[in-house]
Amino acid sequence: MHALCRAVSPAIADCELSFIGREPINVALAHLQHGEYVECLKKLGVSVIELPAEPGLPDSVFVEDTVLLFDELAVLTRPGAESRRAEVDAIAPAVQAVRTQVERISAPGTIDGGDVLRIGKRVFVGLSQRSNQAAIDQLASILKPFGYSVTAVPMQECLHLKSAVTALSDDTVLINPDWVDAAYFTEYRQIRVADSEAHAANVVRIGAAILMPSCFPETLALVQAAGFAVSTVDVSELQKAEGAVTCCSVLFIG
Ligand code: CIR
Repeated sequence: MHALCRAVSPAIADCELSFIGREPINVALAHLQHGEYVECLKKLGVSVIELPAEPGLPDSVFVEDTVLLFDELAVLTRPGAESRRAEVDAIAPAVQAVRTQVERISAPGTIDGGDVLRIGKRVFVGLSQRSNQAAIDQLASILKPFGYSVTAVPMQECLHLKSAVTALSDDTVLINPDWVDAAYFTEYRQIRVADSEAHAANVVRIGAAILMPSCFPETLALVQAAGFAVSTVDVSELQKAEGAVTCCSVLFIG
């Protein structure tokens, strides 16, 4: 397993925010926490391609939103936030180095990678403030020849689909049913986040291992009780930029 990651921008305090209020971000601590996140990926066996910080792109640490990496091809996104569109050109060379076929979502489509949840050959895409039906239609036709089925999923009250639901394995999801209709995921065993931990559904799956933020102890216990091996990392400063754990990497099979 490989990952693309990008160091925290010194301008992260100017990040986009949609569903949370602005709080001061300790940039030095954000760097440190991001470094620990990258170390954690490496300990779990991931070979990490570390891209340099982009001083002019405040949200560029959140690489997940800029590209969808499938085994067969890559799809560069067109982020919903105008301020984030230049991040796509910034990551394109690194993407072209790992995939020969690289497609791109075009206007009027907008889509953030945080809205795209792949489980096997199923691809769920959140109809969020960032991702629209035009992009979902483009993605569906790009992926059809490769046997993927794409499903648009309505959602509310959170930034991205993967704020509300992620996969723990090919047959189990971790979900906050207040933010997304659990009926879209009935083919999977569902573990619900703890009531007091609305933001806990965003976890990274690396093979059989799970990586989640350290600030959700009740949901951690639920996931462990379901038999998953979980590592945790403190990402408090990145959470102030409305990020979590999936957004700081693009994982792919080399
Ligand atoms: C944004 O609003 O776009 C960034 N401040 C946070 C993006 C987080 N991305 C993600 O969870 N995939």
